[in-house]
Amino acid sequence: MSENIAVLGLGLMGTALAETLLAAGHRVTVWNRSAAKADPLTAKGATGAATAAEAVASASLVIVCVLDYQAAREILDGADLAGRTVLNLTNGRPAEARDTGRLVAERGGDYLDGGIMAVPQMIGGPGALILYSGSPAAFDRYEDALKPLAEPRYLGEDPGLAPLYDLAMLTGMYGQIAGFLEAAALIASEKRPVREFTETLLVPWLHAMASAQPRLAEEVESGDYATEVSNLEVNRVGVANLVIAFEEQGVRPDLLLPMKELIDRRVARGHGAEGLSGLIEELR
Ligand code: FVH
Repeated sequence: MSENIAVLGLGLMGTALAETLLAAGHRVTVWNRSAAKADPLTAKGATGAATAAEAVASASLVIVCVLDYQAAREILDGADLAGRTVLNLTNGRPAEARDTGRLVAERGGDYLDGGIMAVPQMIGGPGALILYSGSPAAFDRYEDALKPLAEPRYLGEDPGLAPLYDLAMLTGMYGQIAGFLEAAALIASEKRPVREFTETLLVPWLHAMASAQPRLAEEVESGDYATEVSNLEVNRVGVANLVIAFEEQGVRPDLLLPMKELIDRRVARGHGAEGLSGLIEELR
């Protein structure tokens, strides 16, 4: 079913969203603070709006994708939200999503929050995922219209859930990149080929290691950190050795040090027999 959709914010991501919705046959009205960014989209059939409020008035589904929540809220200020669904795909925090959800509800609108797990080039293609949370009725109503953008995953009524899961997934990614950077620096310290190491050894190893994470997750949920593989005392010695090796190779172990500190602290508190999942107690 073709919908009237407004896209507010035409940066790299907003433009990709608007283009994909247009290609899927929706009637799309676009607005951006710097008006010129709307031109390529109006050339493809979108309607340009002179103000954000005018774009909102044209649509039943209003998608906002700008730099941050403060900008998103400023844009919605003064627009008539009654009877419309606002979908905020701006990157933010759970508390910001909950506040924005309350604000939209006070003005008679339905609110959905979203976390885009893709770069703009992936929108509309395989592998793109968007996490949604907020009004279940709004998600049911617009799920089909949103499917062309990315695989949709609805997490629940609390609007804070999409940013919470988004931030958790980004956290996993940053941890992985931190590991890659330290490993690559170690390999490069001997002028060995980093790309070959990454493709043939590191990535397969990380895949194998990642498959252990559901078991770690079970331990986190149960609070039972007993392990039959290497315990924290073994890891303490291993990571201490790693740090010395880095120093010998002339590489800074900066991204490893917080992990070492965590392991040392947990062992010092008398939990050396636990597995790595026990470290979560030091983070809570
Ligand atoms: N690009 C990516 O890979 C990531 C993927 C995951 C999700 N993020 C989030 O999406 C939001 C928008 O990101 P973007 O890539 O479109 O960012 P830009 O190309 O830099 O465009 C920023 C737009 O925001 C507008 N804007 C900024 N401040 C204001 C303001 N005070 N009032 C109104 N609009 C504002 C900006 O307008 P202009 O500078 O063109 O006039 C752009 O439309 C973001 O939350 C990512 O974290 C993308």
